[in-house]
Amino acid sequence: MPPPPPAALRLHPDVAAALAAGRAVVALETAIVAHGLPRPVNLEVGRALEAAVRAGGAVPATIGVLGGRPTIGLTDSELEHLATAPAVIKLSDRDLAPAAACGADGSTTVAATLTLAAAAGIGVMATGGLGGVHRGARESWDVSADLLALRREPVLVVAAGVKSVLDVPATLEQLETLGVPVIGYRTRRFPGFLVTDSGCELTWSVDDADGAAAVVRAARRLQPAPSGILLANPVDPAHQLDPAWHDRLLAAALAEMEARAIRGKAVTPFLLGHMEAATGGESVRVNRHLVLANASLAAAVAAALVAGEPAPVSRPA
Ligand code: PSU
Ligand code: MN
Repeated sequence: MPPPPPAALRLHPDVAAALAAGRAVVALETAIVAHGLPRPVNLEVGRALEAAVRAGGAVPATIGVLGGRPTIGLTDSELEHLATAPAVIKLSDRDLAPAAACGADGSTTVAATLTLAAAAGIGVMATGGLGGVHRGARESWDVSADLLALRREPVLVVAAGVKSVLDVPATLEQLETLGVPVIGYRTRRFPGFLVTDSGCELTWSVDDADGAAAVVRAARRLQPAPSGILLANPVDPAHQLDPAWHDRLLAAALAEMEARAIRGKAVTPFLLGHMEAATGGESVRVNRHLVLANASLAAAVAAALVAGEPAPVSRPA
């Protein structure tokens, strides 16, 4: 029986029931909804992610902060609020305590979502592209807290690699330093987020959800407090952004960011927004496609994981 989640967390009754019964649950982040995608497609994607998780046989737990309370499993109106309200803050894990203290509304990045998912006892989450080491990090020191959170929290994250706006080889080096296993889904080429192939090689791959679940189980047996795992699921090549076009547009986006001195947590939303404008919305179509595929795969892994576990003894009412 897992320990009960901390009292500060608000769990949706469906999520609480699924966790207590040992059923499959997938955590979903909301920074992509509130700050990564344009309106109104952001809300549509937030809802479609939950539907994809359900279709895959798991219970979705979309995570966000409402009135300072970390909420594991938003209601539809709470999701709509985070997708449409003007004063929603992008919260990393370090922001959770100050946001709680002042009662703020916020979307959660992968780092914050991982922290809250793990506290609630959820072992699988999905996102689009993980954060990582930014280009120019040697000067800016801009390395996403997603990486440290993945080191710390025993959660498998399904992502289409790391965001292509990043320094991908440097991010892979950091994941190695941090001790985070990176597993390709049906590939030994690390995916490139909006493009299928980042050009980087991987050591490990799995062929199906059961293979991914086997890695999670092995990690739990090996270490008392295992790290997270990155399951890298490439975007279907038929749906990727043309790689040469992608690289040209990204160079322009990075130059514009430099010229406008964009820094800190504004960097990722700025670059994604720039790509959207420069591709006439094509990057959003690709992002939508890949994040939905990741939610489906996360559901399959969560289902495979519980299929191999004995049901927990239920708590007396
Ligand atoms: N994946 C997407 N779009 C996004 C993100 C992920 O397809 O907008 C978000 C995630 O919440 C991730 C965050 O944690 O971008 C990284 O932000 P930063 O680089 O500021 O850490
Ligand atoms: Mn950053």
